[in-house]
Amino acid sequence: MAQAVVIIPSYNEKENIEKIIRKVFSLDDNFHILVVDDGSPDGTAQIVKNLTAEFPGRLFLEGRKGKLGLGTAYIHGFKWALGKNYDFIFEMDADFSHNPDDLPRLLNACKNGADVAVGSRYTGGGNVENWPLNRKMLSQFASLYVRMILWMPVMDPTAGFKCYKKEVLSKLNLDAIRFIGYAFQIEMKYRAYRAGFRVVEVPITFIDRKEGVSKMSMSIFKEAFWGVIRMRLGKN
Ligand SMILES: Nc1nc2c(ncn2[C@@H]2O[C@H](COP(=O)(O)OP(=O)(O)O)[C@@H](O)[C@H]2O)c(=O)[nH]1
Ligand SMILES: [Mg+2]
Repeated sequence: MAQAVVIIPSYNEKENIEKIIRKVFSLDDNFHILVVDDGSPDGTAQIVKNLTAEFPGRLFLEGRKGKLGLGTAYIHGFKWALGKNYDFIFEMDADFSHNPDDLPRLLNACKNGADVAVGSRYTGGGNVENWPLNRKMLSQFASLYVRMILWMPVMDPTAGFKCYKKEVLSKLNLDAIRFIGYAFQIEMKYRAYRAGFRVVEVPITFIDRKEGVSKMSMSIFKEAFWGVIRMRLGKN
């Protein structure tokens, strides 16, 4: 039977991590979860460790020393998931900005022709709720900027809620991916698209986190701004 794993990167998510794990396991589909935690000072990893006894064979934790960036957390998780031969591999945030109820819709899109299914805020039917105006404008600007430079037919190139068929991740050279923030999200879609894979957008509603603190920073924004130009020039 095809098996799916949801990779959740976490840094200081003690308010969210148990709730999001229980929410995913409450779904009908038999999703597994891998949490990649970067030594969160708030004890997120210990919460996950305590839960693994309750969900044997379904909940896994990979701990890393120090905050190394969302992108490298996913690369670590992808390699782990490919090593265990999962058929469908998801990216999902820990803070409920991505609604776990949308996981089956992304899975279905991958079972019906998509190689990469993207939970999209900016395709028809997509939406963003409760985000401050500056974040909304920054994100819309980023999407337009990326489309103008990369000519990639994806309305939400910085989206971080996705399902990959394992064939995509095993084909891409994961060791060549350097970016850690939004640029990582753009680069993964761009490399999949350039490799001829079908990247399909599925409308979702993204809701600003209610608990914990965002790790978004100006350096992440700058990395993406210049990173896109490097991608265009094939220098990344
Ligand atoms: N392992 C790991 N996870 C991270 C890191 N930075 C952010 N995350 C996680 O990535 C997800 C998205 O981060 P978030 O701060 O919500 O970004 P925002 O939604 O753009 O404000 C959350 O689950 C974070 O805990 C990191 O350096 N390492
Ligand atoms: Mg968030």
